[in-house]
Amino acid sequence: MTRNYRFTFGPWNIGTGSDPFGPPVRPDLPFAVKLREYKKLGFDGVQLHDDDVCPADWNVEQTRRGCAELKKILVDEGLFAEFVAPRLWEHAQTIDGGYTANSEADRRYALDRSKRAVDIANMIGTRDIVLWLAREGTYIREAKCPIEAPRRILDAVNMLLAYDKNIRILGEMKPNEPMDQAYLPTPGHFLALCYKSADPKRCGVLIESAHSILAGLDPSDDIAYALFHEKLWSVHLNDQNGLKYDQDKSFGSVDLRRAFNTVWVLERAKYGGCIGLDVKAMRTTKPEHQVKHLANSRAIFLRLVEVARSIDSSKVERLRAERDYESLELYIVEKLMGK
Ligand code: XUL
Ligand code: MN
Repeated sequence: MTRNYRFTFGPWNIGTGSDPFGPPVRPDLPFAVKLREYKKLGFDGVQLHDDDVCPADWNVEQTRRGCAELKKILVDEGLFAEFVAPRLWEHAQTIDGGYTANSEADRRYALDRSKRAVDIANMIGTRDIVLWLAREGTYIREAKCPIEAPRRILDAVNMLLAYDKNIRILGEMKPNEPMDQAYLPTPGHFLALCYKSADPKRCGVLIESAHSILAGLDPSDDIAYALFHEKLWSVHLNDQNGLKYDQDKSFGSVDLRRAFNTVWVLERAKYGGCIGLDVKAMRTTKPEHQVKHLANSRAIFLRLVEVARSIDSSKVERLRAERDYESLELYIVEKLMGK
């Protein structure tokens, strides 16, 4: 049963516990050490930012060597690279955003850095480029032209599609944080942009549970909508306790019913993409427990797969036909309570 799904996470999911209000509380593990945890935890692949692979200011030759070294470690560990995401939110030239920055020179930096992420993806063996558009938005409405902004994002997507005819672009949308108001705040917004792109077949989405919840949506409905478009190419499963900062809590740890909805939709659709778990350990977690949240999220997911598979679909159909949603609700909740 477990082999139906391939599990992935990124090196940032094993973290030091630092937050805007306090310094690290756990030592920063070297990337090579983190990579040795993947298989032990039951994971199959690695998600990467461009500068997880090698520093962003390395020249072409250094980058080639850095990619070759990582590729070798991945092969030795029996792991695959799921995607590369250009980190367009830390460099001084991305203060005002990447593709939507008001400065032309800064926009150029974002485009060049994104092309370099494509080169890195090719060198480590993946065709998927994830765009989390962290700073493509504003703190005040008048800071940028909100009509021009999506055009600039579309131009960047088209530029990448033309740069490499094999890659796929996956938008990972989030409505806020770090920006007050993000452009293209939900997967639905990005899906509309996909159809306007130069090659809609190579444009899709990665949906993160917490991001949907922050937009006031049930992640399972966002996921189902992307599946309807055949554009759900990855997920970041996690959980979120209400409308506050992006918490990246362990999958299913806040709202088991909501997590079940997601698993039920993925199961029904026979979703074949990776199950990415974009989860963070609590700041209070001791160093010796710092990967538990990953193992736990995977275990909760698989337990919910079992529950989803135990649902009697003819009973569901009958209760639907009878419009007896009260009984249907009790049936599902009792399943979740282990009955
Ligand atoms: C931010 C987020 C990122 C992306 C990768 O909220 O989820 O970790 O998943 O850039
Ligand atoms: Mn994410």
